[in-house]
Amino acid sequence: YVYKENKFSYEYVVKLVSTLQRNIDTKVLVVDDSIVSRKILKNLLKQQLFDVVDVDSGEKALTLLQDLSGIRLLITDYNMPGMDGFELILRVREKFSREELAIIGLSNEGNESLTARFIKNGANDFLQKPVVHEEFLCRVNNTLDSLDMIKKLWELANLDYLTGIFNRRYFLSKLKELWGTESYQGVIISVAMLDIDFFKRVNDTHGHDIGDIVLKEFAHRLSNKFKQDCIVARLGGEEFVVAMPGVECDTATSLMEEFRESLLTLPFIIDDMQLDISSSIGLAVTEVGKSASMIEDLLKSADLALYRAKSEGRNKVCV
Ligand code: GH3
Ligand code: MG
Ligand code: MG
Ligand code: MG
Repeated sequence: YVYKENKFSYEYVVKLVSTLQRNIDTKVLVVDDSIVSRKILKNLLKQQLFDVVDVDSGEKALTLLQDLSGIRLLITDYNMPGMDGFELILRVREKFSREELAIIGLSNEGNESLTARFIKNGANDFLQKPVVHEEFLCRVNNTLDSLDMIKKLWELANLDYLTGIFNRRYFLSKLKELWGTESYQGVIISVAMLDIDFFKRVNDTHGHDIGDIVLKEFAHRLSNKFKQDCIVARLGGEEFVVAMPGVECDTATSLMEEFRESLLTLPFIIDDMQLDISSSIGLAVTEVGKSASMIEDLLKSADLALYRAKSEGRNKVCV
């Protein structure tokens, strides 16, 4: 409609549609002791298609945030009986970072230092009441745009672009994190490296696009099989890795045997073609310890075991 009326550019309309689409899936919590204020804010947010919940106190907001996950934006008044908006954000920030839950503070006090105090203590933005409607909505959308951008950056840095599972960078940083965690010291950890057999043939015979579909399906199956504490990642090409903290060698071996078998018993069917896909798997086991060089040794051992699985005929698990 706005486009047809020739009031806005095509780009503006595209941006508007994507903002509204984002907003439909965005839960916003409004905290204000004034019923009038709550009503105004709620109506404004609903115009922008947000999914809005409101409460009249900081205490209720905290309970709601604990019970109702998925809230992405908290809009809070400053002056409220009981817990004020300032205390509320301090409490909220103990649990939620600026990147997972945005906060916008509101106050009708003509106190300029309040703005800085709010932002320094975890608010993403701050507005004076009564809010200018247009400005309020711009700031709400801007704040959420930043959150979206941070999420996108995080995904670009940590997820594999083709398969959507974790990438090498994430895998290594997660292992390092584990090595640095007190409660993991001495815990057994198994690491499996998987390499698809004769994958080049898949590309050569069926084309690169079909090869890509195989990689996606393989990644999907692997991350479905190894959930919970396991870290599943694509190291690159047709090479994958699974870290299994708390899993002993015997268990890891049989889990990997199961996975290897399942590739044969549940064949890959793409475009009505059945492709025979198998994988060679190398396993290494150690105990999480103090020295970071152990990570390198662990991965090297898994790689050597994989190499053995290849040279002993492929479609095999070696430890
Ligand atoms: P082996 O059993 O010894 O592992 O043989 P292989 O053919 O699987 O191994 P090789 O290392 O010779 O070939 C791996 C192939 O994977 C070569 C490369 O073109 C292909 N490849 C790497 N990344 C991608 C990708 O993202 N998509 C597709 N379709 N192919 C990829
Ligand atoms: Mg108030
Ligand atoms: Mg390879
Ligand atoms: Mg291969």
